[in-house]
Amino acid sequence: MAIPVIDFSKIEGDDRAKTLAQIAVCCEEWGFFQLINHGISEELLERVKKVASECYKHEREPSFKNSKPVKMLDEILATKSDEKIENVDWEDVFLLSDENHDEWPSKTPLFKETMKEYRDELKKLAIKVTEVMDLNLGLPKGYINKAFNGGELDDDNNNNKNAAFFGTKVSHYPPCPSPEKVNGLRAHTDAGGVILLYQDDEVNGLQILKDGEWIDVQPHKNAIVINTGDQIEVLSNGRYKSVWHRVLALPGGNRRSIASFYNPSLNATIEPARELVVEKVEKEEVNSAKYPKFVFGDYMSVYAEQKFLAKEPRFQKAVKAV
Ligand SMILES: O=C(O)CCC(=O)C(=O)O
Ligand SMILES: [Fe+2]
Repeated sequence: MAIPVIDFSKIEGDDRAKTLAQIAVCCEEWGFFQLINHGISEELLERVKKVASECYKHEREPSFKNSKPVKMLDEILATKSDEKIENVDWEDVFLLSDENHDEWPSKTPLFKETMKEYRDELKKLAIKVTEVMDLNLGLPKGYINKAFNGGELDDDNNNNKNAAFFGTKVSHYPPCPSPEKVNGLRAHTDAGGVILLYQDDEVNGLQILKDGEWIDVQPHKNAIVINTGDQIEVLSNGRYKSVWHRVLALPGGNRRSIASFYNPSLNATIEPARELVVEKVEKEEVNSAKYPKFVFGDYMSVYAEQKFLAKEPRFQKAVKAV
């Protein structure tokens, strides 16, 4: 079984209806799909690969060698314990956002410039993808965007103190001498909105849980993997469920993965879209919401503690007593 691959250029033109329908199936049945011909040039993607790998080599690898997972694995191997490490991941990771621009890696030539250009392009793609979801869910165009921006449409000049958050997580999963003893990244669903992943085109490792089985997200050159997080599950009232995924530690290859997430503002209130839950039955309003209303920042506080646990209890826990 392979993750569906969608030609996103077909979203305009004669094949529009068919492409929209394919994406609807991906969102409802898979929670993960790959976009090709998404408008991000191969030339830019090649530059992103190059600066990310160079950055790992020069600015990250030396400290990974002294990191917690490496030390823990060494200890387990030294004591010949048959334990598996369950509280850390075999991953080197850092986050890029507009807010932490001054902390971005600065020693790798062209890293900052390239990643800024990439993030600008990817944010546009994220918004296009949410608009496709609006349409497929029968919501007004811009609905998700507006919800993520605390009820205001993104004006792109950062005047909105409730502006949606766009973050980029740059990860490497270095070769692991004992992959059966540690996870690359433990199984979880993503907390936020829409995730756009540029994964390694050679080293696999990412798997999703589909119908009770772990299946590989097959590397596909120049594709951007899209998945939906917990907030899209809530807004869609459970039609687009966030899907469990994990990364395996592997003995060979250094997996590069660049995951960007388009998330609500921490101040945004998230709830099932009214259009999807309120029905008039004999002049009475019937509300079939399956999720509560909460502030995304409160959800993130719960998620920080419970990322690797069952997702369902998180929604109710995020509801703050007022
Ligand atoms: O690195 C990957 O391939 C997936 C990363 C991921 O699932 C995450 O950062 O939430
Ligand atoms: Fe994830």
